Amino acid sequence: MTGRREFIRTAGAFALGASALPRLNVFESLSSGPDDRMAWWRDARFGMFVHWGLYSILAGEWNGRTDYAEWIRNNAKIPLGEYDTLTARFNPTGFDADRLASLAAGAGAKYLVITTKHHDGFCLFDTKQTDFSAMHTPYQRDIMRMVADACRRHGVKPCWYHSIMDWHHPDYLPRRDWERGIRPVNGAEFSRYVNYLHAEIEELLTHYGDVGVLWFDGEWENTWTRELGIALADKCRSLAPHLIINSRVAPKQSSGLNAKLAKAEIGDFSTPEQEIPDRGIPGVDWESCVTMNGNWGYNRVDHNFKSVPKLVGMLIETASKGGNLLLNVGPTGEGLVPPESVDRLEGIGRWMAVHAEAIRGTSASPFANATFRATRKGNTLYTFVPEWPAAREVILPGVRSLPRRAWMLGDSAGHPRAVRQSDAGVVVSLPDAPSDPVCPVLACEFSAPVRGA
Ligand code: JFZ
Repeated sequence: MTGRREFIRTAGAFALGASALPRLNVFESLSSGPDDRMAWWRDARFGMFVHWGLYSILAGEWNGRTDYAEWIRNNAKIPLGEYDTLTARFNPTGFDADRLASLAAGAGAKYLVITTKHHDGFCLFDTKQTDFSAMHTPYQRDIMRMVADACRRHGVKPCWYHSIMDWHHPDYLPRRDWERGIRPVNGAEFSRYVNYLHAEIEELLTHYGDVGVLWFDGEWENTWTRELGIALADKCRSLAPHLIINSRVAPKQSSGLNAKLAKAEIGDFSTPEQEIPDRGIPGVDWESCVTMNGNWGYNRVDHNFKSVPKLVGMLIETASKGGNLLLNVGPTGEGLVPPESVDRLEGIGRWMAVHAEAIRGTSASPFANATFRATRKGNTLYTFVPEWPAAREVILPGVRSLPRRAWMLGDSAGHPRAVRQSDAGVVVSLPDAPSDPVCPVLACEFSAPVRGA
């Protein structure tokens, strides 16, 4: 008897249609309503992160040590005045915003989050709030203007990273432990810094057209309270009602990726760093940000780049768990994207050119314990097969109804794959050779929407 009851009994199976079924899906990812301002972001699943600033000139090196990056001012204990002299060397004539935006678009990223100001306080945009900006360097250009316009030319949503922590502004407190002696706090007023921060955010949200995401960071110091985070988020939402704000606008409610607490966060999505949560974060929007090598900012000697299959695997893993991936590049002091990063973006782009439908607009895998990663969209289930099975078949565990059609993405002839029912589930035969050198994808179209069971 292959009736529904039979079907329900087979724990872990995924269901077709009928809303009566309880939604037990472990990887539950949120679906978007039409006017849902999160819709484009959820649909995108993949963005590019860009860490670029004065620190890129130093390329990770100071006093013979070469393992620094965007934290070099603090970690190398560079006095403020000495670090500020870097402004005279900031002239990235090699910077090509269209190149950056086209690399993102070519890789299949639909949004780009770039540092408008990192912890060192240097602003890459034309701000009236300080002279510590790109406008007061030999470069004298508004990088946010260039990036915003280029992104739009390439169908990529421009988004701003902005650090709450600021090692340059005289009113930002606390001082770095090591600089207390040399940089007194006398007269510093944190509330004045908060006004400065709000003024810059107003510039960033009103001078560059529609901005997709405000990606805050540096929210963990004791001067930045939940109340200040709420006020900043309210300011942003009043200026840009459709804006998406990350959870780092306010101090974390707790450590660890606990969904319940994640729901209590002020922002719209959680931001696991350099990790992909084991079971995603059910019921919460989340985005894992990862480096391509070992650093966010440019480091001349760090060639420890992840491979294209590894990076494609991370994109598949985040999507199959119902989250987004934000993949970083760290341009050089001249504004060039390192060749290793270009190679990997182009490699990911070659895979996405064939397989993007299995990532964009998808929801999390309906399988609790499958040996493979999967995503679903409407009536279609996408199964990722990075290791080509000797048996030349995939078993969809616990599935009790045969797909109407099964094929390998990219198989232009669209040869239908043979399917049959077994006790273990639906068995789909695979071609002798993998359909893709990085990760073949099997698509199975059923007669009704694929939902978690
Ligand atoms: C922060 C920054 O300090 C770093 O420079 C980079 O911009 C990164 C994307 O974000 O680094 C963090 C922030 C939070 C955690 C770890 C590193 N955290 O919560 O574990």
